[in-house]
Amino acid sequence: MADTAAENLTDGFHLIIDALKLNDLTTIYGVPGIPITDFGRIAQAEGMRVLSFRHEQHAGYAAAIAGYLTKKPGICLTVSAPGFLNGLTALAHATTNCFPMILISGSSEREVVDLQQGDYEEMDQLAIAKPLCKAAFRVLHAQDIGIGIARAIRAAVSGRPGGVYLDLPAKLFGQVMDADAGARSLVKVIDPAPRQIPAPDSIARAIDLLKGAKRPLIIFGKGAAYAQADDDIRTLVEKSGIPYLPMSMAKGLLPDTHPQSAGPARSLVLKEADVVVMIGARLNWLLSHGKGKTWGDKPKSFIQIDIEPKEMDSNVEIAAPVVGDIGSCVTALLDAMGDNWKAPPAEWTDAITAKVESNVAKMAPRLQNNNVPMDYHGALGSLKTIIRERPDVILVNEGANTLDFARSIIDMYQPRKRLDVGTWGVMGIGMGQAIGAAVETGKPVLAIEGDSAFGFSGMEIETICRYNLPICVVVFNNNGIYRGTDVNPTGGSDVAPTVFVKDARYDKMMEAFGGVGVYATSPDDLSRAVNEALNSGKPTLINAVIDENAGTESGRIGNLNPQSVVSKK
Ligand code: ADP
Ligand code: TPW
Ligand code: MG
Repeated sequence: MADTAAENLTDGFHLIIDALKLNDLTTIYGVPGIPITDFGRIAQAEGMRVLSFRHEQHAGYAAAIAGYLTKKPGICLTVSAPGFLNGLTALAHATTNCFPMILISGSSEREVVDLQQGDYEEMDQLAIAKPLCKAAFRVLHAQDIGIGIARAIRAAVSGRPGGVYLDLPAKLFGQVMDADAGARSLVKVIDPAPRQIPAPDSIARAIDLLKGAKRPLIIFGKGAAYAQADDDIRTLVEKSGIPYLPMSMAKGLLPDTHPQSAGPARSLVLKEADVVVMIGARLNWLLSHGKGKTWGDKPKSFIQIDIEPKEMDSNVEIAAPVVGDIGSCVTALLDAMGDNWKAPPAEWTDAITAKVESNVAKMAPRLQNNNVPMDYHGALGSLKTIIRERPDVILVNEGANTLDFARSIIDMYQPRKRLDVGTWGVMGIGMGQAIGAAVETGKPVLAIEGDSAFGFSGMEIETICRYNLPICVVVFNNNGIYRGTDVNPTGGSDVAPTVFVKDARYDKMMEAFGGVGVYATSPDDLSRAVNEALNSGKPTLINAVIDENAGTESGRIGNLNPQSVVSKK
């Protein structure tokens, strides 16, 4: 009798799992503990992929990048208060970068939390999450789980994607209900990110502006890569003949070696362009807010394609706002261009080509150097060749000099292959992103990491080894942040704040978990080791010894540092 009764019942644990699976969400990134340990176990038993991390922030970064790569919300699962807060950084990062993600955290009893009576890991998580994400929901009753998860999915992926917080109090998991009624309460979200067709007059306005342009430019951001409208975007570029500039994570949307790529002529095109078409990129700090010296101190006419209407005029006037999803907007532009579109004046495109060629030629010999210890150019020159030969490898990249040099030196050839620090320039995304990318795509991952950047998530190499993921981590070891050469001006025994232990052996950390560790001092060593790692698919960490003098303060953005007028000893 008892068995029959159990067969007709379901509970919170199973309803959450069934609701996620019904919506094709089958991977969970998280850290176990009260009250979600059994949830993880049951989810695994029910066929979900449940990946345990060593810290929730990295599980969260994995979920965030899973969202970016798949257009489905990545799921991160944490315990209450401290676990939730660790995951929250990643949720805020997902929201800032417009990646769909759902942070699901267990929470303690409402009655106790609301009276602030000091429950185990007590915190009013919903209130704290709210300002840091797109939407936040709490489910109190088992019969509302289906709706709660449906709302979370829709909020994450519709319109401008972002992070969603879902609060699940401990009591919910054990709540029991009739199995049939439970099954009926689940919701399969229909068309979670509906197309948003741009208004025809907004397209006409954009086309008019573009027709009058003498020096047009297209800028792609990671929103364009996220949209997965790759073929139409390529057609737009080639049919229009307009040069384009990819933002960091949009590199590879079209190959960086495409004849219309203005990447190596960035300064020239930003200064000189008259009409600029922004596609899934914001005019934030990464583009000097659309004004000032970077833009030649000249006003530009902007056409901006974005799904978020509020993005228009955020920094400068947008002459032709086009609000809609990128796929629909690009198709509408293509239709409106007709068959007799005139390419931009050759004077403009020839000047860009000449600049690109001369900058590429200037850089080439520096990338060939085989110096020991390595400088950034020598080391990255060898990695550039590897990505050219293996364009389907996913590149993860963080650091300061390690980030800026790798971005400009390594050409990308396929969409969504370059994953990096994003809108915040956050350190610590490395191992989480590498794991998320490897799990979601099954492709090999090459993570190029500053030694400081790597340290933020370094313990996750155990996770990489545990799941035997095809990830090759290269630590650019210059003994510190920006450089390893700073000294304590007082002569005291503490080293300078930017300096680490000299000649640390990060490769031995990887060996401790059964992975392959390599100590590389020359570009040839490095190249050999990376190729071996990518061929074998074995978790590998290469400690690449970089000249500690080679870097500059804050890489390319040293100008953002405030300066003391009182003293610089
Ligand atoms: P980047 O840092 O590469 O310049 P941003 O993150 O600043 O890119 O900008 C991405 C933009 O793309 C955001 O404004 C976001 O609203 C927009 N976006 C994301 N997905 C879509 C989509 N499917 N259609 C239209 N716009 C989108
Ligand atoms: C979460 C500030 C920006 S870059 C960086 C830090 C600490 C490390 C640079 O050193 P690294 O690279 O990685 O060794 P390299 O090649 O120049 O030596 N905390 C967070 N995010 C940021 N951005 C910082 C601190 C920072
Ligand atoms: Mg460093």
